[in-house]
Amino acid sequence: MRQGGLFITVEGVEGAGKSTNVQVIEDFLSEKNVDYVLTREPGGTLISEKIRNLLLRHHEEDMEAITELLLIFAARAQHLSTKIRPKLAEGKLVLCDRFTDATYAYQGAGRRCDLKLIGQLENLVQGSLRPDLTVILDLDPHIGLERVRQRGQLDRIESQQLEFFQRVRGAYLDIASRERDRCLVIDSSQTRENVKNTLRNALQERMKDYLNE
Ligand code: Z5A
Repeated sequence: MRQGGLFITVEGVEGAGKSTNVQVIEDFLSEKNVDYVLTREPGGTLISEKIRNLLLRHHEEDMEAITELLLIFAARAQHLSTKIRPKLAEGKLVLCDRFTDATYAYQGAGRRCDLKLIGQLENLVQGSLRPDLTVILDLDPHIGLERVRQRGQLDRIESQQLEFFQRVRGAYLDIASRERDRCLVIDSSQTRENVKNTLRNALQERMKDYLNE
């Protein structure tokens, strides 16, 4: 097994194929004999999964945007200290399905929470920890929401209007254009097979040094 802490996150709008392509990344890492841990946000630990449930469930009372934001960072604080940091310290690769870029995209651009406040919470909860590599699955939300609707009932966040997801997509693309070294944007409107091949080739290129290849 290869060793060395590396933090990879996967992002995208609803229906962009995150679950599908997290599996593609796992297969790639397994083939390369990389020692990795898969986790997700919000969630990843017992307490953080309870917060996730609170966040995604429909309630009889509207949840304030600031409540949502603070719950997400509360879940993240728990996740970081009980799982992400210890696993990175053991030298493992941590593959996380969504992280703080989602907060900038959904709570910042989507819910219009103050970006400066998100930055302050990010520094408070994470210190200097940031992902080493972020895969952004990019898709027109029209197509994404159609894919998700075919899957069944929508949760509280999925039930937002189309413009909300357009702002979310825009925020992800802004982040990617500001942080080209960290972010890898994949066009998810392609067929599953083409997305898979594009992603695998890009990972091979980006992870060359880490894989020692
Ligand atoms: N959230 C937040 O607001 N703030 C934060 O800071 C964080 C999260 C961390 C839960 O996340 C929610 O939390 C999320 C944002 C919010 N919003 N909601 N709801 P999640 O990641 O657990 O939820 P998700 O976005 O619904 O995850 P998902 O199910 O993995 O996403 P997906 O992109 O829809 O993946 P999929 O299941 O692989 O694909 C969807 C469907 O499309 C499925 O039927 C596939 O077979 C199909 N598919 C996939 N690829 C293709 C291609 N290429 N062509 C055609 N069809 C395809």
